[in-house]
Amino acid sequence: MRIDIISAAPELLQGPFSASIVARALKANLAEIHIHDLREYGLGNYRQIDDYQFGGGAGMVLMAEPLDQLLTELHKNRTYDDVIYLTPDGEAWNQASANRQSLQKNLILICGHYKGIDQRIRDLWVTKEVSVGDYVLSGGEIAACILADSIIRLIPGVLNNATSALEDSFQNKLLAPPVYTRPSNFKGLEVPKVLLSGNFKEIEKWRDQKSMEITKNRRPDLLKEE
Ligand code: 6GU
Repeated sequence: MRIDIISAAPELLQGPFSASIVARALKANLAEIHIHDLREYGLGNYRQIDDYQFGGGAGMVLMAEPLDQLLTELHKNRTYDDVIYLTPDGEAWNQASANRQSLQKNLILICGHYKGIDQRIRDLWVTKEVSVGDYVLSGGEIAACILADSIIRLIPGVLNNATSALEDSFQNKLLAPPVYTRPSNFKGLEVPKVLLSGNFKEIEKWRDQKSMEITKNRRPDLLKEE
């Protein structure tokens, strides 16, 4: 899996890929992330990448030419399964989207900024438009990190059995049950006895019950889908 990320603020993309599970996956060559600074394709001496919008209105728009040049360059070297534009008006990202995308080979993520990108880039290049939730972020970078992280952890070999993705919240459309570790009594709060019982059938039953209870309380919408 190769992910190319196009950004006008590439500094925002450093942290999330430099530690923990994703960093290990990159180091083990199970995934590649290539970050491209849009500014390098900017126009003129000032490397301009944004401009005022036609028709008026506050906020700058990322210009078509720099994006088009960079996208052309990337497509010269390989074919891409999808070109995804991160935008609050995109389709909602969820676990099913991550599962689907994790089966693909080459992916481009375009981070918008300010008022977004020129519509013609969306018309010409973008194959999917994705939002990570009903709120507005300052740019697409944090959303791109969310996509990359949620995809990369699903690539075979990235997680070991102990951290298996199959038991995550949402993987079975339920929220995850509570977990405990030592000590068994903390400030007078006991770990549920069943978890200490060694009876795996009972433990599984307890976890399923808790999952269902928590999902019903917090996210009843998850139980209604389909
Ligand atoms: Cl993908 N981008 C921005 N800027 N804001 C968002 C978003 C994306 N998803 C939710 N809010």
